[in-house]
Amino acid sequence: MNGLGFDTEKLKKKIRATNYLTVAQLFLRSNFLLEKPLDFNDVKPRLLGHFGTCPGINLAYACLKEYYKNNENFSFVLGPGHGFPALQANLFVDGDLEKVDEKATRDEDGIAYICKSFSFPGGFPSHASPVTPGVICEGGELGYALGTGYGYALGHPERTVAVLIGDGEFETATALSSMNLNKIIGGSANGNVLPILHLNGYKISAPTISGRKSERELNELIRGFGFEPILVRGDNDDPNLAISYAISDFKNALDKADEIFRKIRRGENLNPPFIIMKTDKGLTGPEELNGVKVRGNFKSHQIPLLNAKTDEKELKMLESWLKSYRFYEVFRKERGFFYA
Ligand SMILES: Cc1ncc(C[n+]2csc(CCOP(=O)(O)OP(=O)(O)O)c2C)c(N)n1
Ligand SMILES: [Mg+2]
Repeated sequence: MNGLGFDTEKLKKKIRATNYLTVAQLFLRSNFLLEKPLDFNDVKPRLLGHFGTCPGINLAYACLKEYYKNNENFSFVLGPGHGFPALQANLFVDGDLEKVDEKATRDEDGIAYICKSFSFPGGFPSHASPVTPGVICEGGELGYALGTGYGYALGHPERTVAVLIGDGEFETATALSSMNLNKIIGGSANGNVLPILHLNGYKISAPTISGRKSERELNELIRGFGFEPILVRGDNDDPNLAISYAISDFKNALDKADEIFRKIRRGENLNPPFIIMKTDKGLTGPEELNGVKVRGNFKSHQIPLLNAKTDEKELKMLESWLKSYRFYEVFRKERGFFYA
């Protein structure tokens, strides 16, 4: 049984925590709790990773984890493995990382450990990889997530799997051809596959095709593959409102998906659900840099403030960006995490 009520305030705090830890992993090598003003020395010498996809992953992960918390047969497949800092942040705050890595304690030392080790020789890779709990594939190659989800559901009617697919990933032959799998692996002998398209409008350095389609065109494409599209709107100009609205939409979308899956299981002839999660790329990140739009643009794909180690203005922007997550409201040295 799924579908318990959502505590929106709790989820928003968790998302703030994972967004903060995402940015901290990307940028910081010290002063992880911002106990003193941020200094050039606190910034890593080589900034290597991807931010833009991460806030959407943190949003989806938090909502899915909450919705399916009592379902031990639920799994999550992450398409954009380049958003590893987000996956790692969630595994860390949920205590899943600590179960397999004794250094990843949910305290100040653990925070320092995941941040220092991210994208560092001998530490964690910049992309999801087999050292990540629950990850069996080397991340980085886009396209296989949906096929993997269907493979996981094959012959296991008790399983439900949600698959997050990037809108750039959705342009790969692999992802697009996997859209046909619902015609082969539907029915009561197999589990439920819930695709979630992360419509953030951009891939590396260009807009995505899905992002340039009208809502109607995209819905018709999804319907043409035999799915029922359900929209989750997280694209408000105010990032806080965007997250609030998206959480509420997510709850409704998951309820609707659950209902459709139940009806299909009872033999009704319905199309399976397909969630379209619309967010700005780089949601909650810097709005612009030197007059160039960053949030809601491809400029947020990798490191939005590439000169934070040497440029006073970018350092200050990084500091206020980190502070915007009010991490002290969700974590204290002496108390640990307390959003839950
Ligand atoms: C098969 C494949 N082709 C190209 C790439 C290079 N690549 C890395 S990230 C990226 C863009 C991904 O865009 P999207 O799926 O929209 O993810 P987002 O970061 O926007 O969430 C690409 C093309 C790749 N990783 N795999
Ligand atoms: Mg994208």
